Amino acid sequence: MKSWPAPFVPAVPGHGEPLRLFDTRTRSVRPIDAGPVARLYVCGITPYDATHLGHAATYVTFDIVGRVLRDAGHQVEYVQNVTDIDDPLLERAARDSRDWRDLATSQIDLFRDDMTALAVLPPDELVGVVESMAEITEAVRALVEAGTAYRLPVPREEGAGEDVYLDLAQTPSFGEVSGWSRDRMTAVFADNGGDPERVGKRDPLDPLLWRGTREGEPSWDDDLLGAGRPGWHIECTAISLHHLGQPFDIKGGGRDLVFPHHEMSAVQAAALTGDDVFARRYVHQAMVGYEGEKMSKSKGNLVLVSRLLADGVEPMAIRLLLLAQHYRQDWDYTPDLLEAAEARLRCWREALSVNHGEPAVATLAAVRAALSDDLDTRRALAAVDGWAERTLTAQWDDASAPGLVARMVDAVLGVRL
Ligand code: 5CA
Ligand code: ZN
Repeated sequence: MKSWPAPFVPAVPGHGEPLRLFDTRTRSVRPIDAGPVARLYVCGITPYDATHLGHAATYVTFDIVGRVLRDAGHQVEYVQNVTDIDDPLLERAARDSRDWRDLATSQIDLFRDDMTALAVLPPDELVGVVESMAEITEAVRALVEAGTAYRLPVPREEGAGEDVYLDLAQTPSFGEVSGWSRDRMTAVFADNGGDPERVGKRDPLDPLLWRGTREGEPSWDDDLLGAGRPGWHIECTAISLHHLGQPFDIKGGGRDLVFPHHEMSAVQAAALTGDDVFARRYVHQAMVGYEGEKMSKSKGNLVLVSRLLADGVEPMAIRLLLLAQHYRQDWDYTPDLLEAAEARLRCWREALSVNHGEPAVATLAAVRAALSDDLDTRRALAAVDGWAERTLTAQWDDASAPGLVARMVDAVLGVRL
């Protein structure tokens, strides 16, 4: 489907350093070590409600990943999915008496507007599940034919077809992405889209690959599988394999996706390809909360990007608000944090309006060093703060410094001043 317009990325002299990021699978900071083309897959939205600050944090984090990789000399091939058919979308559409397709389309449009306002670099391919049905059914069929998936009749009162599950007992790499114990997996599975209670499953954790059609639910026909719709995790497996191939460099998303979503996506890919390395690195954005709880569409404790924009908050202040937090540390939104970001934006602008500034080469190097070091955006912002403060409090004679800082801040932090 259509992505959103790409912001212009100014050129900056020299190159950034090779990127290192915390990899969830190995639980350590690792070099990304991509080839000339770095391949990135980030789990996209389920379009049943508008973009909140948690989503924005995730997409701004991977936007910075893309900018730093480019600055270090890579080309970036970036794929993001859109879960435009799944239970939460159907439930919300039913609750609001709306057609699920209209709901999805309207929320995807809003998401594009929010991403554009925040100057987030668009994925090269934004891929919906509905438009990927052929790739997804092909993957499920291959698993059935290989005997790594099994079918269960849909309970008679719900429908007449069959559900399809992956047989985890045949996927020895299960558990390697999250590193979680079985108890910990069991504790969250049901709350994260899983159905451990489904009668007849070989293992309560076996992920649903294909949901046989139910009364009143949309479905797609398939000769082998029968009418139905995809389970959640197989969409990201099939879309990544089709658009990027395996292994790709970075699989990203919020930390709420570590288990089951990224674990299951990876074991399904291993079952399909016979190769355990799905993504070389798994990178996760910590959870953004509000009023003491994870911000989530299902709880409704949302601070929407579109609401802040409608209230007159500048998009670049929202970006600075997000960049002032480390991507690996949970944080709660408070209005004070937004005020601090607005003050920083004013200070940077004031410093850039001075005709002569402190020579900026060292600041550029400090920003690059901070970002390549596990995306230390706080340290990067502090380096720019230091330059702005010194520029505003002393006499300097470097006429090119403000321009260089403006281009650097735009190129690697995505902040337009
Ligand atoms: N469509 C699936 C992924 S395939 C999904 O999780 N959609 S979502 O709309 O619920 O979330 C979109 C992205 O935002 C995901 O990467 C998710 O991990 C991330 N996310 C959701 N809530 C938060 C939060 N409170 N803080 C940080 N990131 C979040
Ligand atoms: Zn996903």
